[in-house]
Amino acid sequence: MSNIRGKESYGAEDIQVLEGLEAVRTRPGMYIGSTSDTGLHHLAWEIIDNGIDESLAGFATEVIVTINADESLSVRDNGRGMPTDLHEKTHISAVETIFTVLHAGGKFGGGAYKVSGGLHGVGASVVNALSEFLEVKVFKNGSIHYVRFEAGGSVVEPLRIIGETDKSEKGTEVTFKPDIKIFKEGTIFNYQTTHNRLKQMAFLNKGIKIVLNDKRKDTEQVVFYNEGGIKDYVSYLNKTKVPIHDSVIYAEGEDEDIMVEVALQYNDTFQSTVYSFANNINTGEGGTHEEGFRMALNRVINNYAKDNNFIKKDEDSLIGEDIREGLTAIVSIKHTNPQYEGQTKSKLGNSEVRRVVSRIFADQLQRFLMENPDEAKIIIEKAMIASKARLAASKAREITRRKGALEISALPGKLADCSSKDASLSEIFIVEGDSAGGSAKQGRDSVYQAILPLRGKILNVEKANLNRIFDNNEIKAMIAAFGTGVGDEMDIEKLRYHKIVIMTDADVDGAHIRTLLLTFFFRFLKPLIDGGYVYIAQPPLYKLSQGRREVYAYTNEEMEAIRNSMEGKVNLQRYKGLGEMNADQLWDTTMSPEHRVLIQVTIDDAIEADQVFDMLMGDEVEPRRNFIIDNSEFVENLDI
Ligand code: 28G
Repeated sequence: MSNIRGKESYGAEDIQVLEGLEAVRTRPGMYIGSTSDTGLHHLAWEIIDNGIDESLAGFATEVIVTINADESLSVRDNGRGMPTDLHEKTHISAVETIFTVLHAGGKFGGGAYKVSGGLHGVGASVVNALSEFLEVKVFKNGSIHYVRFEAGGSVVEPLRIIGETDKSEKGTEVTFKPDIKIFKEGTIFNYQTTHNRLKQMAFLNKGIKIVLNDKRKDTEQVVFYNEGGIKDYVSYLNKTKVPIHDSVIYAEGEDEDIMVEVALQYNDTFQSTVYSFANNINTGEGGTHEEGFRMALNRVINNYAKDNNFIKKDEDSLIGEDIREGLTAIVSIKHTNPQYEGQTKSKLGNSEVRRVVSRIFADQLQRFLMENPDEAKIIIEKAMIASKARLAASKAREITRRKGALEISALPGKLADCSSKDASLSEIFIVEGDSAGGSAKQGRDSVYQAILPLRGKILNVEKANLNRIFDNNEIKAMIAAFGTGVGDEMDIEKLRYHKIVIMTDADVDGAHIRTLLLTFFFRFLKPLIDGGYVYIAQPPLYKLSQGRREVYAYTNEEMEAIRNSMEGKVNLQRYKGLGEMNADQLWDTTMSPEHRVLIQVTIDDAIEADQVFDMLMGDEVEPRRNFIIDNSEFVENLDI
């Protein structure tokens, strides 16, 4: 009898392989963090990262990602093609080994290392272990090689040549479908999540073309490509703002096996937007690369200001806060052995990185300032104005403190709290409007679900000063309800609910309020997002009824599919707002853990929200107009 390998005997190595993959299926969380939506998408990132790595090693120029109609995902690169040769003793092909042996890989390709990385640097075998099926096609030397695995990594079609191709065609294509037995909440890849990730990957890896197709609907393919890499990222982030000097300052270098890139440009706002990355992963809690960057920026700017007589005395030295006002910067490093620390393991810990970043960036920044005295002058003068404003602002903050705005303690009157005091089980729904708030209060499970209705639009936190922000009732209510405090004084351990669910209407105004809330959390309560406590509820768009049968649809595609399957006369109701649902309907469709679909907000979503937010609210007319044109299906009732 032939076994999973199509061989005649079942050897010790087969048993070992299956035990390895079985361990992944038994404890998926150990390998991909969780089996939630985030874990599901990690499978995609892992395979995509392998294609990016082949490009970073210099052998591929593009990675094409396709979400297929059957909800499987295909990733194709035009690299060397995974090795297909057979192992001398075991007669197992190299591709098969890569997909069935845990932690195969590590060092990657000719002297280059694997630098992109999923949550725990998991490998292709982990993806295979957690998939219903996984197929690999390798294109090389004029042949198409093919292997297929099923049900968590068993070979059902061993490696063979299935066709001829042009000698010049080379690369690897992996197609897999996550296993619903593992991802019980669903195996649907989210278009926006994938889009955002690929867009960011193309900024972080200059010169690599990344393509996204979604075959589930007839949308056009999207191509992400940035010749300038993070330089283009900074331009993009500043597109909604007004830069105060022309160039994006860019430094790059490699030392002690660490690749370093820094890009920055100042704009006329007072915010500082510094994002850091290690091996293409956002380090939301910062770390040694960000410290090295800040040290060098402070030192070089102060030295230049003194040497060129902008400041006279040492007491007039500019502090980091002054120098970072209006700064948009990206710090990206690639390291063979990154160490992560911090509450959410998103803080880079390698101490050698501090001096390497600092040295490379300081040298090149200093040269830039010397060669571009006009731009240098603009930057130094901006920091000097910030320094003066800081003294005034510290007085203003003193007033805010005395008012006690930062230590709100009493729970707000509008809050319908839950009876459970166990934060890990408790949820709070932030609901748009009083009428939806009413339905939510009636429909909820009051043991563990709290409701906080918000009236109208929340304050634009980027446009208001601290005094106004902490006088705002909606903001005070949220801070009091969460229980954590805010800003520097925030204590995430005091969080009263481990799920904060934003529940807004499925229209543009709802999206706008959601964006405002995310921006507020991002700017003032960032640990909520880092900790994965923030979610977005998805109310249905339609109710379809036929006789007594009622079905809800959450997307247009779903509505079409259900309508076609119902036959005969179907009554279609389009929900314009949450307020149109009665309490039972709201519970069934959006709040009950049994049926609801919650989307966990990631730091990337928050960065993107910040960007959209600036576009909608900022002073720049052109980006706003473009955004509205791009999103014209919503525009009829956009209110800005
Ligand atoms: C399409 C989805 C994601 C990949 C390659 C190419 C090679 C490779 C991948 O080798 C085993 C271990 C270290 C050398 C390397 C091909 C050298 C020569 C490769 C991918 C062998 C892995 N020829 N392309 N792996 N190494 N693309 N795309 O996964 O010693 S993975």
